Formats: sequence, structure tokens, C-alpha cells
Amino acid sequence: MDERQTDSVPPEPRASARAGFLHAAHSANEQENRCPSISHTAYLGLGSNLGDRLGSLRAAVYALDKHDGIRVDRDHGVAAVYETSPVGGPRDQPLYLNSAVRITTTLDPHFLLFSILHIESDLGRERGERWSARTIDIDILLYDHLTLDEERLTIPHPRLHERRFVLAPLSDIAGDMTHPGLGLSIQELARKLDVNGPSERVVRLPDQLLLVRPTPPAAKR
Ligand code: A4P
Ligand code: MG
Repeated sequence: MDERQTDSVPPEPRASARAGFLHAAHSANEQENRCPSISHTAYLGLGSNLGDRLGSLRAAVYALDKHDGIRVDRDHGVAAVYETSPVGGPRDQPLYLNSAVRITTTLDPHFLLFSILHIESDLGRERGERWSARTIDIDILLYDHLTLDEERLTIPHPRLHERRFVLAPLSDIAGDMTHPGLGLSIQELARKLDVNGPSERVVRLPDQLLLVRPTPPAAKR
């Protein structure tokens, strides 16, 4: 069955104060930022360790795919879900679910981040202490072969290569991609971390868990 045919539809993203800084920067030339004729490939990391973790990851995939200028590569671009122990932040946080998706997008990196912040806000993301528990976190891991180092946006994600909870799902869908700053493939970075890195828990759950439509809030018990 094509899961897209079911009738659950999360609400449209709403503006958030957090996204305001980007909105101000982009509202004036929104059309140019959408670059309708140019398509880019980006990889996004997804994480959740609060509430209905799997439901939040599914809702994020659904919202991304439904967003203007973003398409999730549902055939070959959705990683497995991994249950991972929290890295950094307050003690005694719940375990995370992490995954990653490949998107094609006509949005430039700044407008993509702006859109992601909207989606996170719409899915109940609240920001507290750094690296504290969250309903949903969506990070831009890679965007074409771009490198960007700005106050509000760094691409590739600056800690991508240090984290098994990022590299494990990213290896599923971008193992051969070269990290533009480090010159090693994602698989090579993952192997390096396996040998030298910290031993955080990363357990792979079955494939395709993310392609199930999210349950609409009204239908939840
Ligand atoms: N920002 C800069 N570059 C990017 C980028 N490439 N993608 C800025 C997305 N955002 C980027 O992010 C803070 C700000 O980073 C954004 O407003 C944007 O302007 P945030 O989502 O508010 O907060 P965060 O995610 O807590 O910050 P940070 O520093 O990006 O955290 P990390 O490095 O993503 O780590 N353990 C497990 N097991 N699984 C996890 O998913 N996640 C974190 C967060 C810590 N420990 C974890 C996990
Ligand atoms: Mg984040």
C-alpha cells in the first residue's frame, strides 16, 4: 500500500519566535531564495528523545516531504532508525531515536534552515539547556558539496564526524559521499569512529520504520 494515500495530515508549520531572525532576513526576497529551477541534494539528521519518539520522526519526514521546495527521497533516501544513548547535555535523559533522510530541495541552505526551524516548532520543539531532551531535532548534515561556516549555520554539521548516532544512519544512505571538509567518505568516518571513538550505544531498528504515515494527534489515545 502507498502510505501517502492515508488521510492523516499534520497541521501546517506556524511561525515561531525562534525562526524570526531568519524570517526577517528572508521575507523580502523569498522568491529568489526558493531558486525554483535549481535542485540540490541535502542530508538531514533526525533525533527525538521526548514523547512519542517514532511518531515525531515520522511526522518530521512527512512535514519535510510536504513542504514547498523539499522532497524526501522515499525510495532510497530514508535510513533505518537507531536507538542511541544521549551524548552530552543533562544527565539521565531518555534514549534517543535517530535517523537521517536524503532530500532534494530548491531552497538555499538558509531558507532550508528557516523551514526546518518552522517544522521543529510545529512538532513541539522547545529549547532549554544545550543538548537537553527534545521532541524533535532536525539538522542539516550535508548540502551538495558545500562548506559554510556562519554564526547561524555551519555545513557540514560541525559535529557530524564525532557522532555515531549521526554516522550510523547517514551511512545507510550516503556511505560513499565524501565529507567536503575532511575528504573522507561517511563510511570511512564511521569506521574511524568505531576504532577510536567513544562507545556510545547505537542499536539499529528495522528498516522502513519512518515511511509509515504519522498518526494525527486527534486519533491518538
Ligand atoms: N545551526 C548551525 N548549523 C546548523 C546545521 N547544520 N543544522 C544552528 C541545523 N542547525 C544548525 O540548534 C541550534 C542552532 O544551531 C540552530 O538554531 C541553528 O542556527 P538547535 O537545534 O536549537 O539545538 P541543538 O540541536 O541542541 O544544538 P546543536 O549544537 O546543533 O546540537 P547537536 O550537535 O545537534 O547535538 N545524543 C544522541 N544520542 N542523539 C542526538 O540526536 N543530539 C544532540 C544535539 C546531543 N546529543 C544527542 C543528540
Ligand atoms: Mg539541531
